[in-house]
Amino acid sequence: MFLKGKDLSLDLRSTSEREHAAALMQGGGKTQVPCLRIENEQGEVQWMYESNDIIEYLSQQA
Ligand SMILES: N[C@@H](CCC(=O)N[C@@H](CS)C(=O)NCC(=O)O)C(=O)O
Repeated sequence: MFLKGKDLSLDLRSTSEREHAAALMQGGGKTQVPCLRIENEQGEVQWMYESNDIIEYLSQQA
């Protein structure tokens, strides 16, 4: 719901696809969704799991 109408470029992936579920498990340590994968300019990756944290983060990007 938060993303609707927002001009944010996100690559959305579903854990119903096995490869994405596996990537989430391997990277973030659990298959809980939603999860936002954040990669900075140095190539460091953060897996952000909590909806409220994701919304707060994306609100600062918009
Ligand atoms: N507190 C979390 C709850 C997320 C949550 O309950 N996710 C469920 C789906 S709605 C889930 O991924 N369950 C499967 C799992 O944890 O592997 C949030 O608000 O983001």
